[in-house]
Amino acid sequence: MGWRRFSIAVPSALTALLVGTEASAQAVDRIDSALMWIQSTLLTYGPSAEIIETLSWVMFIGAGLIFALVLVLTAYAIMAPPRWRGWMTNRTFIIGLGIVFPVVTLTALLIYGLAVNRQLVTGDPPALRIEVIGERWWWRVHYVDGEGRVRLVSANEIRIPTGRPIEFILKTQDVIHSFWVPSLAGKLDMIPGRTNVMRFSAERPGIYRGQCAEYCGEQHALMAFYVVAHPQADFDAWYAREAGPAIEPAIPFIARGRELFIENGCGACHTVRGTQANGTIGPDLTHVGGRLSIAAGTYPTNVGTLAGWISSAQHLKPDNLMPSFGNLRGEELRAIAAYLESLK
Ligand code: HEC
Ligand SMILES: [Cu+2]
Repeated sequence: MGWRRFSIAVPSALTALLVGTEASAQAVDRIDSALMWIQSTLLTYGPSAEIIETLSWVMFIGAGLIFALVLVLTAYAIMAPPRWRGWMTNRTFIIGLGIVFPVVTLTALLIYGLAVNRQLVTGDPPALRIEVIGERWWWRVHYVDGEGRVRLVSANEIRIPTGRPIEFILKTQDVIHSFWVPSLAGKLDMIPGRTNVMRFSAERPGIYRGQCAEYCGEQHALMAFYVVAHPQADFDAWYAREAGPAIEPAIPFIARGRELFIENGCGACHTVRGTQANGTIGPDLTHVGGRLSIAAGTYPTNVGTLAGWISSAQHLKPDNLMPSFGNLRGEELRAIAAYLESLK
């Protein structure tokens, strides 16, 4: 079941009729890849989200039916001739629909809800553990081993292998945030002083958008991220690259960018592994050029947005913890941006 399956089944059947199954499979694949970008609980790409979607439909349809019944009874009570209405003041009717029915329905729903919840938290041991820490206003991402030791640091983007259960260890030090990737799983709060754990998997490769789902300050709306799911082999290749230090500048202009990055004190807040920049206040930038977005899902990563961000961070995301570097000249800004963009 699931709205997504239904919404792609129709075009799939149509194209199969018109142009044969091969083209139809390709068309469906394309539709599916496009749908994935839409942040929706009704377009599910993993078992956790699917379970929740089914629960939503059960509640929605159930509530709709009960609402319709109430409307019909109300209309009847108002419009039916008095001699047809006698049974409505009957004690059994009032106790039956007024007390027994809600108690039975709500109890059934509670039991069903608990069973669904159980399905969400049990399952195979995780293939990978990722610690995600809610910051003001971005996401710190740690890939950790079985003992919880940090193996790899990244930010605002989470890569996972498909088809394997992934454990997310959710934390924060400032205020309450909520970690939510609607197409893959439900939401779970990140609470200061607590660790919450959730598990989910992605059923097919692709890019899924996530969002902070608990108001956490002025720039809460600009606190998004992406989950990128790869087949296992591609994931392993990515991980090996990502764990390495930043690549060396290939041309003098980019080397100049690296110098300016250090000279301007960016390293006080940012780490670029392989250089002397080792700050931890802001996102790790070792491979920032390889990420889809900067400033927590706010802008696509390219030289233009990077330069704009560096010179006007406070204008683009007021009150975030990075100062604007309006003092930099155009040439310097371009060099730093080109350097960061080269860090794939
Ligand atoms: C006082 C600490 C601080 C300094 C100094 C600082 N930054 Fe930042 N930077 C941050 C914080 C915090 C963020 C995250 C902002 C957000 O998204 O809310 C950030 C974000 C970024 C990002 C986006 C990264 C991502 O993955 O979203 C880039 C690129 C960046 N900074 C580059 C620089 C450069 C270049 C300099 C030096 C010219 C610099 N920063 C100096 C704190 C700092
Ligand atoms: Cu938040």
